[in-house]
Amino acid sequence: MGPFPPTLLANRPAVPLPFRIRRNILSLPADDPIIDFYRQAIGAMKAKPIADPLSWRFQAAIHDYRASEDPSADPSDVLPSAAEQGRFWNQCQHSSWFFLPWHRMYLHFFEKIVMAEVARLGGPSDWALPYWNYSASPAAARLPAPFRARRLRDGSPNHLFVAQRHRDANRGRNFVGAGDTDLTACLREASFESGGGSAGFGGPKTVFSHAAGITLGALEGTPHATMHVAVSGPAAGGFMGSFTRAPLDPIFWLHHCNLDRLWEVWLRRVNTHANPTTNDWLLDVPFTFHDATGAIVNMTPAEVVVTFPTPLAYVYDDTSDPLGGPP
Ligand SMILES: [Cu+2]
Repeated sequence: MGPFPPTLLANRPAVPLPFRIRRNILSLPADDPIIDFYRQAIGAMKAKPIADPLSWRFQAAIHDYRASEDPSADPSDVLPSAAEQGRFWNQCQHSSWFFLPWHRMYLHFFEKIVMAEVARLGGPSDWALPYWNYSASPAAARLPAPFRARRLRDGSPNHLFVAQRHRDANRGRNFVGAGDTDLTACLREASFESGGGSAGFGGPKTVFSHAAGITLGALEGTPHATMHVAVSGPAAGGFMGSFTRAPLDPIFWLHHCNLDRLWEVWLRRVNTHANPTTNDWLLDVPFTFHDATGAIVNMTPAEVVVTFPTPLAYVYDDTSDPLGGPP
């Protein structure tokens, strides 16, 4: 896949493109429709019951669900059947070479569901999930401003806000250590798969791996886990520090969007960087999701090794190498 003409990426297209562009949230004005309609769509998804696959709570439960950790758990909840929960919930892949492809699929279907809500709310047809590049500078590592205010100017709740974060994150102060956002180690990994004493960019070869294991791929360690822990903060109950609660923080999706972008950055920065090519990664472990219509879809990593053109059909506005080329 070649680079896109810069003008296409810099300007908002007048007609819908055959792909969507995921943009740097820090390049968008605070009142940009991309941000405003993300907020509104979350409000609409929160209004749906947990048994609805297109609801905010169901989408989070795909990652992980334990009622004991669910901040919205209520005796009146009608949960999906045990069979449905077994098929669709508790799917997140960690400590695994499926970490990147599974989260890519998860983001893709979530993004399509939000896009459908945005369209219903009269929002922009070029809506796409923005990403948070906290590694760009110490200022960029502060929590993006639209996520900090509890209420909007008219007094209504800001659906991008959650209280369960590091206090300084919601105060717009620096709260992460420099090491938490450092990309040097992960981007210098020579291979995708762990082995020979190195973590690998993408992680250790596993089967289906819904567990918090000890061996993490380099990216899954830093900045993935470090930023989860940093945003969550030292107080008990931080959303980003728990598998069940993390996707209930709207910043989760921008964090993972950035990790997905870094996969593209890693692949492009050195021409020997490559994804696994064996069937045990590409084809043998399919994952199941709901699309924006609620239909059930199966996907394998083979279908997500490129983001463009189909079936994914998105590009990032920037996949340049922050380390300035090969070492
Ligand atoms: Cu994560």
